[in-house]
Amino acid sequence: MKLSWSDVTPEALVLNRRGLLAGMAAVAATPAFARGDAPTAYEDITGYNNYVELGMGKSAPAENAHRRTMSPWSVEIGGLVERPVTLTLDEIAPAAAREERIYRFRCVEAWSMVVPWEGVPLAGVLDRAGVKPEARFVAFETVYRPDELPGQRRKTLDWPYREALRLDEARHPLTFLATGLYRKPLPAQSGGPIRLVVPWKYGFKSIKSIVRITLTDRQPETTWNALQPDEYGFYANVNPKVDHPRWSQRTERRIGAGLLAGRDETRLFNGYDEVAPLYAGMDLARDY
Ligand SMILES: Nc1nc2c(c(=O)[nH]1)N[C@H]1C(S)=C(S)[C@@H](COP(=O)(O)O)O[C@H]1N2
Ligand SMILES: [Mo]
Repeated sequence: MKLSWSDVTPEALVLNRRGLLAGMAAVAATPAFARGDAPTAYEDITGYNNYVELGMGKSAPAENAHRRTMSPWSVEIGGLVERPVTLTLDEIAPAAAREERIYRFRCVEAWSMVVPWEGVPLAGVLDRAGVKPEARFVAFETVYRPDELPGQRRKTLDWPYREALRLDEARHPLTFLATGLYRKPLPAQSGGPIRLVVPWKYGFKSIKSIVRITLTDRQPETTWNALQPDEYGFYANVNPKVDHPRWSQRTERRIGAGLLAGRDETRLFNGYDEVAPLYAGMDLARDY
């Protein structure tokens, strides 16, 4: 039997849909980053998306994905750096440097997935430009192409979508630039060809389709935080004790787990406890 990553779903185990052997092999093969959870099916990861530029609703991004061109692609790194550079996708994540990271992913809307990303840690990419000592934050900007991205033709957000991290968060070994999914190039609706992945934060921090990275000395303005600061904090660390103003964050629904599956308990930092020292001395209820 040939085991592909798309066989590795909770259903494969529970419903024996694709064979118990596949399910057992998958659990045995699940690396530590996923903390024991089996990856969500490829079809669910690429069919249930949040990508406002490609439309509202979970299926619109996949339906509109064909509108996007992703090649050629480059990312400009500038601001407080020694050597401003523009890097192509291959320069950022050459095949030999790419790693697989199976991360849990938790959206602020209280659903979650487990995603086998492929890519490179962000820290090494920042080093290519040389971060100046006075830099304290890293700002990210997504592509602005209203001709390809129907959502950008309407003034629903202040386009392009922007996100940012504190420099120490950006440099944390878990912080990742993904260029692939299930060992295939990252699809358009998932933020291809290159996106950020910060597994201990709510999904909106993980900005898709990045074209610019800027080092700054002041906290940059970010899209959702500027729009609704009480709903979307700058830090946006996953925290079951800090509720969204309109719903609880204590539990989450695992996409693809089936109707009979119960909700899972949400964990502080999405279970990535090793990031706790980044927030030592901070009041996580205030700096949410
Ligand atoms: N450019 C851009 N990046 C984005 C978004 C978006 O709408 N546009 N949505 C965010 C939100 S709210 C989430 S939950 C994740 C969803 O990623 P996924 O669709 O790959 O699961 O992408 C984030 N990055
Ligand atoms: Mo989200």
